[in-house]
Amino acid sequence: MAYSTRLTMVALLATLACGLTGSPTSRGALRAAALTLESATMGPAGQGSGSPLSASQFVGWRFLLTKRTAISQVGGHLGGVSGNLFAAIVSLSGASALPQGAPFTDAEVVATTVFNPSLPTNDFRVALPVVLNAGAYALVFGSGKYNAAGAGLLPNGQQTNVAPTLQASYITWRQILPGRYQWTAGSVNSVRLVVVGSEIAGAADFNFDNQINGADLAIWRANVGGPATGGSASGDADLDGDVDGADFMQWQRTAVAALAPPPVAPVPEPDASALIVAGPLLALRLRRRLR
Ligand SMILES: [Ca+2]
Ligand SMILES: [Ca+2]
Repeated sequence: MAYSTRLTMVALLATLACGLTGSPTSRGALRAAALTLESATMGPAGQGSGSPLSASQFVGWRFLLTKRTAISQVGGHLGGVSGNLFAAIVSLSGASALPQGAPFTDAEVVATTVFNPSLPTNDFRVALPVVLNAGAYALVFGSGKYNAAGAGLLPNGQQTNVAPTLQASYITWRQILPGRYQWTAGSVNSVRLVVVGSEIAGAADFNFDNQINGADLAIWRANVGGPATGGSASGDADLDGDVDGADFMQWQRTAVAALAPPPVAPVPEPDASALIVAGPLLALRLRRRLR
């Protein structure tokens, strides 16, 4: 291997080692991109009226994720009337699409939880950990499913929609004729639903810190050969239920890409006459450095 090539390799390996251990000086050491999406501003707590939530009316809000995101919590301005409610995140086929089911198909429900809403109404959060790819989703609150049997309400007094939310962004599952339920858009407005999470650097960001580095590789190593019981958090980059070489390859591709130097302006090619003059000088310097 030529001396200059060896130098380049040593420099590259040093850069990789630095980046893969998550050194604060490495290019990969970005802070996790925290993300809070909210449909509307928070009005006064303790409101007594709003859109009802029950087994006969679910209220949802459609939101877009532009990057793969680890959701940690959902919530909003909500109050209890009796018992508990469910929160569900539903995958949609597009930003203006409605859930396909009546009310949901199993395939489109990506996460659910049941919680006891605050009383009186207040801004609350409940844990709902799930990793979502970029795309369109709805956060839906309701009852009568997922073992939730209570009732509640979503106030909208003195609240304004937060862009890009419009009235059409809200959806409801409700009775439109006796015994007939369907999804409609835009029948409620200015209710506050919140999604909290952090954007992920890529499929191989197994600890969701928005970096792909040695910490993620350690997670893959600890779980390789086994089932991916924790999904992405187990090192399953391609989400096929196992932790194997394909997941490592995804880590490797993105880790190395994250460490690639930024593009530099092209250096003009020296003309042939300059090379003829410079050639012997360069050869002399290289011989001296190799001694
Ligand atoms: Ca990571
Ligand atoms: Ca896998």
